[in-house]
Amino acid sequence: MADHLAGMTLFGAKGGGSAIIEALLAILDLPYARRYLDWDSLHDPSGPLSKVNPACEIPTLLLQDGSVMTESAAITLWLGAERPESGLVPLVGTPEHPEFLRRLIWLVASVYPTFSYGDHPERWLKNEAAAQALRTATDKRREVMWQQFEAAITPAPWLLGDAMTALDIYMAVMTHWRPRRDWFEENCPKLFGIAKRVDTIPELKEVWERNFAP
Ligand SMILES: N[C@@H](CCC(=O)N[C@@H](CS)C(=O)NCC(=O)O)C(=O)O
Repeated sequence: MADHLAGMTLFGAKGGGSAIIEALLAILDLPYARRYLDWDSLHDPSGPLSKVNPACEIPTLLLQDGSVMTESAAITLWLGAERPESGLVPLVGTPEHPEFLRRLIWLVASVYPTFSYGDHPERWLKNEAAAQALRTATDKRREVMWQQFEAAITPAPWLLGDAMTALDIYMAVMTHWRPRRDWFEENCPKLFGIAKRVDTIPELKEVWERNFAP
């Protein structure tokens, strides 16, 4: 293993976006140290996360040379470039590559922010009723986005065809978030099916137990 892939530390929180990176690292069989933080302590100014990522968001990946990677899509693309043979990120020149980029960026730039606004509406709106309305509206808007995605896909059996990619892992994690798995089963059965398929991958068993066991 190349030196720069050794000694990584992943800051995360149970059930959060760090689970996406945990799953990628597990599939790639890369060693790393995990630092799970309580959700309530992510922003602790004297806590470990604020020292490496002032935004106090997870996933945050600290590399051995002290450099820091944030943004799940950046970490995904970096890992995919480090391990092109894994197929987690389709190779440049394949028919899957443009669609992979399109959907990855859509997930992090359009869908993920609906959680940022809905989870912490008070960061944008001080009025309590307005903050609650923002949460409700972003939850609703997200459902529309998922339904549009559902209508656009033909899993075969994975999102991009016969090989699992990081997009399928995103879906396995994000379907645990609002509006959650029961809603997907009823309203987006194709996305639900992908998530359930990812659930059964043996290399990911412990990741899912750590993050989503009741
Ligand atoms: N664009 C970032 C979003 C990361 C993000 O919003 N993570 C959430 C948890 S899933 C978080 O850290 N929330 C805590 C906060 O915003 O205070 C990514 O894709 O990694």
